[in-house]
Parts: sequence; C-alpha cells; structure tokens
Amino acid sequence: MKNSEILSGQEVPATGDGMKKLVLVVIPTIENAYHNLQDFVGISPPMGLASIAATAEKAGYNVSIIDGDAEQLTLAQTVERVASLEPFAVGSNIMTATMDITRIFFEKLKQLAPGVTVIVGGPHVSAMPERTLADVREIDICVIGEGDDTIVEILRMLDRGEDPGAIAGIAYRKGGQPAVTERRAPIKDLTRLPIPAFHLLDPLLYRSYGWNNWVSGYLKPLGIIFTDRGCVGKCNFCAVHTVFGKGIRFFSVQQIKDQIDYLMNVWKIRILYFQDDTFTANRKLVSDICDYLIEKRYNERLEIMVSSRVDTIPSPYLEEDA
Ligand code: B12
Ligand code: SF4
Repeated sequence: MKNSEILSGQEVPATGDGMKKLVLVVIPTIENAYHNLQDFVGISPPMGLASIAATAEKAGYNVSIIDGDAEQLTLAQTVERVASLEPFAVGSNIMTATMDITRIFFEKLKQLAPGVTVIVGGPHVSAMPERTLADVREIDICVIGEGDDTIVEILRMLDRGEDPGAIAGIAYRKGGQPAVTERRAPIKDLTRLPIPAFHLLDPLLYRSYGWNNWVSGYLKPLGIIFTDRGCVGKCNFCAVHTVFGKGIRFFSVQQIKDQIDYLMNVWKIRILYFQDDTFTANRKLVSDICDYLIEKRYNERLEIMVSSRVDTIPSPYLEEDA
C-alpha cells in the first residue's frame, strides 16, 4: 500500500520501522527566475529545509537534502536524483514565485515514484494551503507555519498509517477533499530546537552575491545563520507573518555561537550572512555576537553581511537615539 493512499482515507497497515528516508529538495528555479543575471545571484543554503531536517534526524529519521539550484541540476535531473534515493516522503519549500515549477516537478516525480508522499511548506503554502492542494494534485500535505515539530508528527503518522487529522497546522486530502486542521501556534521557545542540519549540505556549493565577484571573486563557502524568527515590522504586504506569526522570537546566544563555530571550523566559511528579517532588533544579542566574533578572532577571517529593518539601527541624527 502506498503512503499517499493513507491520505485518501484508505486503511493501511502500520509499518513502524522509523528509519525510512525523507528527501528534502530545492527545486531548481534560478535559471527561470534570473535568466542572464544568474551569475550575480548568491547561492544560499536552504535554511528552512535544514531546520526541519535537523528535527527529523533528531527524531530518528534518515534525511537527505538535494539542492537542485546549488548543484546546478536541471528539473529532470533533480527528479531523477530524488527518485533514485527511493524516499517514502519528499518535502519542499514553496514561494509564490516558484509555484508553477513546483507543480511540474511533482507531476514528474509522481510519474517516477507514484507511492511517495509529497509534503510542502513555506510562505505560499502557509498563506494559501487549500489553494495549494487544489492547484497541485500531487501534493499530499501542506504545512502551515513553522515545520520543525510538524514534520516529525507527520513522519510518525505516516509510519503508523494513521489519519493526519490530529496534527495541528496542516492541510491534507481527507477522502479526496482538502481539509485544514486546527491552528498551530509559533514555537514559543526556539532554544529547544537543534541547530540546522548543515552536515547534510556541501559547503563548497554556497557562495556570496555577485558584487563580491566585481571586487574579489565570489566568496565561498557562504554560511547563513538566523538569530531570530519573525519581525518587529508590521508591514501588511509582507509574507513573513504568515509563516512566523506576529512579533519576533530569538535563538539563544549559545545556539548562535555553536553555529558560528561549526561554520568556521567545519565549513571553513569566508562569508557569514545573518539572514534575519531584523538582525538589529535585539541590540544586546548583536553586541554579544560581535564580542564572540572578536574574542575568537573570527572577524579577521570573515566578511559579514546582515539584513535588517533600517529603523532598528540607532542613528546619531535622531534625537531619541542620541
Ligand atoms: C533566503 C531567501 C531567499 C533565497 C532562497 C535561497 C534558499 N536556498 O533558500 C533567494 C535569494 C534565492 C530568494 C529569492 C526570492 N525570494 Co526570498 N527569501 C529568503 C528569506 C530572506 C529567508 C528564507 C529562510 O531561509 N527563512 C528561514 C526559514 C527557517 O524559514 P522558512 O524557509 O519559511 O521555513 C520554515 C517554514 O516555512 C516551514 N517550511 C518551509 N519549507 C518547508 C518544507 C517542508 C516539507 C515542511 C514540512 C516545512 C517547511 O518550516 C521551516 C522551519 O520552521 C525569506 C524571508 C524569511 N524570513 O523567511 C524570503 C522570502 C521567502 N522570499 C520571498 C520572495 C518574494 C523572493 C523572490 C520572489 C524575490 C524576487 N522578486 O526575486 C525570489 C524568488 C526566487 C525564485 N527562485 O524564484 C518572499 C516570499 C513571499 C511569497 N509569497 O512566497 C519572502 C517570504 C520574503 C518576504 N518577506 O516576503 N529568497
Ligand atoms: S520590516 Fe521587512 S520583513 Fe519585517 S514585516 Fe516589514 S517588510 Fe516584512
């Protein structure tokens, strides 16, 4: 019996071996998105997939990540690579801009591997879970919001052959019709999460944006760290709140130090990007991170990038900051 048949309401015997393979995939979209500016685009490690890979591994699952963009695979090659690993479930992250290619990808994948369960998450899915199921009939489960805990609950459910209706924060096909389960609150305490599964990625594939190319060649490896989730901004056009809810939550200084150490010593990064939406929201945290980079003299070997919202940076020109 196929995994995907569980989701159409049929009875399935529990398998329960707990070590089946989950393959997470970055569907290649760079060529389609950036055309002749491809060389300018940085290639970032997929941190959403690396985060859920870490919790799935911690729960005992066997996980691989195939990054079609970083490995410069065509769509057809990516499909073949994923299918050749014989996964029982395949997961991917969808932005609105990547929805069309995602549909083609999963159509082709299910032709090669009809029994696989397809699980998707990300901003587009979180904003429009039912629409996503309606648009792509090959998708079995949509994860709404953060997927770190949800992925583990889904894998266990698939293992036991149970109905996913009891899992909060998903949309799935119940007897063929889209069904949305109860809302899942954002993870209150981020400090309980493991660090992202960097070990499943090849550091040499990740590089800085093209502007370094004009100056000193691409810098690589590029390491990415998120020090928080969410944003202090309340911009109503922004997709961030659909995934992370309102407000902002922080990782601990220790979790950030552990990631810096790993990326410096194992990945041997030359450029580090704090890819938060508002890196400067918590000045104490920023100051602790800077102290650590200096204490370890990492700053002497690194270029550092951050992204933030400009009004969280103190300005000597504004009275309130003086
Ligand atoms: C890094 C990034 C990129 C990188 C992606 C590189 C990579 N390999 O990941 C690059 C530079 C390529 C990029 C490009 C674009 N991006 Co961008 N990007 C981001 C950014 C800043 C961080 C993504 C990230 O890692 N977040 C941290 C992780 C932990 O969160 P996450 O990915 O959402 O994952 C969590 C959940 O969503 C869920 N989840 C996600 N995937 C999956 C999969 C499964 C199976 C499960 C179970 C759960 C799950 O669980 C994760 C952990 O909790 C986000 C902003 C943001 N704060 O997220 C914008 C964001 C995703 N980008 C956005 C946009 C608009 C774009 C562009 C369209 C911009 C443009 N006009 O060119 C392009 C599209 C490019 C394309 N390919 O077509 C929007 C998406 C909006 C939307 N409606 O989809 C965002 C949300 C920015 C915003 N504030 O609006 N982007
Ligand atoms: S400041 Fe940026 S990331 Fe934050 S809500 Fe506004 S647009 Fe989104």
